[in-house]
Amino acid sequence: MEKIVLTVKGMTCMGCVRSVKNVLEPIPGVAGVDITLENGQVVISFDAAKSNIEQFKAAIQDAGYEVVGNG
Ligand SMILES: [Cu+2]
Repeated sequence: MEKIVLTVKGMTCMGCVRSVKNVLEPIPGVAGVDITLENGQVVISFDAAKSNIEQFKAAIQDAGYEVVGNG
């Protein structure tokens, strides 16, 4: 299991947190999504054989938020 941290801009409330969670959780291989609203940190636990960071970024951007960093 891998873990990555993305910094996401544009989340302003728990509804946004839920939206981001909802687009990430169905991606194959994603085992857990942990989001901190205050600093925009999105921690994703996933199986690197099934999904990758590009998919996560695309899903977040499609949902209307901006990925400003990772690491
Ligand atoms: Cu919101």
